[in-house]
Amino acid sequence: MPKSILILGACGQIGTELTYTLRERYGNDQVIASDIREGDKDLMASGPFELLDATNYGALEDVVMHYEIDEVYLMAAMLSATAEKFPMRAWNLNMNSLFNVLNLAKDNKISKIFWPSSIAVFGPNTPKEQTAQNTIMEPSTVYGISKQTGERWCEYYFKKYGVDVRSVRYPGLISHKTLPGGGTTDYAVEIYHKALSDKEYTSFLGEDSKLPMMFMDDAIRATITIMESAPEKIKVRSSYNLAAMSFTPKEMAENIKKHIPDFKMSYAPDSRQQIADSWPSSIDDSVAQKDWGWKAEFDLDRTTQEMLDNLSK
Ligand code: AKB
Repeated sequence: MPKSILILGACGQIGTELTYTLRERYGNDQVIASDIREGDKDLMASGPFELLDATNYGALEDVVMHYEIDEVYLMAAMLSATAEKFPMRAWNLNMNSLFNVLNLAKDNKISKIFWPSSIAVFGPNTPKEQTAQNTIMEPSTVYGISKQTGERWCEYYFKKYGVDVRSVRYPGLISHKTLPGGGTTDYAVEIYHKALSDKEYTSFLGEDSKLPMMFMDDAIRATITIMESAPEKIKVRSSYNLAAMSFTPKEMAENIKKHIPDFKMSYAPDSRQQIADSWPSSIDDSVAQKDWGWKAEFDLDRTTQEMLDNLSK
């Protein structure tokens, strides 16, 4: 029997590309896309789609039983900047959706979970450069606190109940199919749209704000690789550091200027600057490399080329 996969938050930035990639890999009907609201029409038409609130255990269980789901990818979450505006809503969404899938696995209704963590688990007291897998973690944002707590619960459910949950700490993700929403790293996507439409962009982070970033193809490959790895290779059951590149808004603008020489960048840091200042500048992902063979393929040059090519189509 081919396995059935459920994606929660399938219409979001990661969920959209993950749905397309998993459908290519396992067949359209084996991958059930779901979200609390409708999204891209092509995505919804490419296979089964369910309107589903991941915090509603009963509704989630019904979908899991109906489609005989084996694996759940929980991509529904409120990101860092929005979570600062709605702390309790963020906490409820980010934690209750996780407990729902962990409990489904504990009760043997699903067999494997992917749950994304983030570089937001680190905080102002964490060493900034080449941040290690295990280091000081004192997040100062609601989103970061929810991700750090989620990591502890994932590890607990693995150790206590044998739940097969796998996770990576995503850096900022750069993609051209779906816009991100409510994150601190969103500037790194908006900049390409504005460079093409207006030849100028005002960054909401200061020019020297260096953050870890990744092109979406790498993020999707990491996600599927960790899920398809033999269980004994997954030695970290909280979440793995993941890295590809690190750059500042100024370096990004210079990179875009190689393709659009009259592109102009200005800076007007807002409340997101404080969040960015609390996060690492670069990440050491050697543990993921060693355990399950992770290696990023896209640097900033290649990312810029892909983004400008695809957005100009
Ligand atoms: C955000 O900016 O909130 C996210 C993240 C780094 O987890 N992109």
